[in-house]
Amino acid sequence: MSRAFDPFLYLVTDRDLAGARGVAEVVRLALDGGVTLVQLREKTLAHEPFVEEACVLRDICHARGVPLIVNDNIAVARQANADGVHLGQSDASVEEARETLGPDAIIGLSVESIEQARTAARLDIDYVAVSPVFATPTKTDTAAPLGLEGVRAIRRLADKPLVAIGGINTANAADVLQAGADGLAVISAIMAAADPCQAARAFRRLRSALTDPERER
Ligand code: 3NM
Repeated sequence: MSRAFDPFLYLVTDRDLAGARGVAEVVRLALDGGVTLVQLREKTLAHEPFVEEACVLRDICHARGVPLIVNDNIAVARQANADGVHLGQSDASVEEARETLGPDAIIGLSVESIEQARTAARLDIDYVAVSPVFATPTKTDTAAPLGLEGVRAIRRLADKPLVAIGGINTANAADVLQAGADGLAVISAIMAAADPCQAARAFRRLRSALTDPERER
């Protein structure tokens, strides 16, 4: 059993969108706004700077009690003592990740179809990411969007926390949650925001409105 985590507002980093502010600063601001989980995603960084950045983010996240997950790279996750790894369908296997990172690690897997979701139900993972829910310009090599119908169908198959990714923003987030997602994984809605703290807060307000409608009146 891996450690407890809250998948509700899952920030995935993007160096380009962070721009001159830097990834660490945007993550810090987003955590102040209420992000509950962070994934460091680096597609071009060399190994050593990737580990260094993961260590910096780990400290920033842990200071606020939030776990840090590393995208795709088990060795970086292990060396940086991160809390887990997020795997895509063409990345390393779940078995290898579990073997390397141990029973407490948070391991997430993207599923791009109902069939993959069925297979994922039998794997030793901690959450499933529905990938992508909507079309997104942030990642160009995604599978066809699964839509809200896909979220509903995968919800019926999955006994694990379900995270939605791809084109999520505050305008569609309530629909995604009502379709059965436990968490919203976002890049541009927070990383590209002029005020990442306020952007995160806007998602948090949605959660309060859904779980406690009286409070938002
Ligand atoms: N993975 P935004 S979509 C990193 O479908 C990523 O697996 C996806 O960015 C997948 O929140 C995506 O800006 C990008 O749409 C999500």
